Amino acid sequence: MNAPERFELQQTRFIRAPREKVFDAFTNEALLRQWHCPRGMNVAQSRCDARAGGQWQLSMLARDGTRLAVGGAYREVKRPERLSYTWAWQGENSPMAGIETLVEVQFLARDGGTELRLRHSGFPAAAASEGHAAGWRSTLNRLLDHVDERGSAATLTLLGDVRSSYTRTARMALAEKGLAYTLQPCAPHSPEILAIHPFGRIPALRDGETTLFETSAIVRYLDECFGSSAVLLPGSQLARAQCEQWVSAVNAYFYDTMVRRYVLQYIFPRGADGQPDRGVIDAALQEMPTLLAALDKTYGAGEWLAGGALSMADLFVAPILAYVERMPEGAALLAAAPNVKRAQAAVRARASFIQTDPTAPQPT
Ligand SMILES: N[C@@H](CCC(=O)N[C@@H](CS)C(=O)NCC(=O)O)C(=O)O
Repeated sequence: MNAPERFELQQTRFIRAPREKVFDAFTNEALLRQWHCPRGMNVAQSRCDARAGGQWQLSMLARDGTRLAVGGAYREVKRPERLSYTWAWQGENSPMAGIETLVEVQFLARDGGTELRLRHSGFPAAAASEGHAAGWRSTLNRLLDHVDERGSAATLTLLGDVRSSYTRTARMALAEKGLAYTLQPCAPHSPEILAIHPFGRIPALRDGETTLFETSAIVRYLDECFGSSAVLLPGSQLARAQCEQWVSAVNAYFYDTMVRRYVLQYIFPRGADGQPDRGVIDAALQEMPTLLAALDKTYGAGEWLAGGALSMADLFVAPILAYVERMPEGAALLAAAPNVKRAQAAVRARASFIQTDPTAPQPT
């Protein structure tokens, strides 16, 4: 009789940190608690006795309160070169309960850091190994956040152009969350963008091997997967829906009228003799008061669009209005919407807005 087929996954990461530091992150209880779960979860408990035959155990806590427990025994502990340990999910509700798999990690000294090679084998089905591969991709991103000298900038890269309003929205979200990241200057439709974004728009996000396009998806990911005191999606269901409503309105109405058919007409004139196309601008200007009136009504006496605090919705609106106000008719348009003007003053006072000013010197 043939032995049942087994599946495995392999992942390799370069980490700017010495081997000892990376190795210890796998075998020290307190360090394990900082990173050993996918983004968006927390390690609630960790226990490890890192010597051959010693036991280890982790309990991971998801945002919805679900707890996942996993553990096993060390087979080989050779600091700082090699580590292997068995891995089994616990709890009868786990589809992998009772199935023992094997994790083998090699820590190779490389110029400027460590090459980590991870092999996780013994899965009974391809779907199980694919699911664990996704989990490891995210978990290893967290490892890098903690041990790589670049912090989260080792995995998080925002691709875009600082002059783009959507890129600024994503950068403001990163700043609000206090996340270190790498900014990769990219034009729309460049090969780097098209490798992530099927329609070539900016920005796009890379988190290790994970990629995302569409600004609202990027901001949601940053908000939900990275703990921080800043929260960009409101807590109540209604406020979250209202936040979504404004993000959707920006994508469907505001960007087209205010940026594409107004601001960009001035910045990149395409009319006769290289002048701005007056017809396009005037048509956009006619639509602007309706858009601003809708915002003005929602702000009322407050400063934020949803949930009584800064949210993703404000991050979508602010970069666009900042451009509008700098155009010839902009100041008058904003003056006619006093609640919008007051609310914009509040968002413009924030460090996330100031640091992402496209005319300010940019990080290299
Ligand atoms: N819905 C997209 C829109 C992104 C977008 O339109 N970005 C502009 C720059 S601000 C762009 O890439 N324009 C190039 C084009 O339209 O081809 C998002 O939310 O990310």
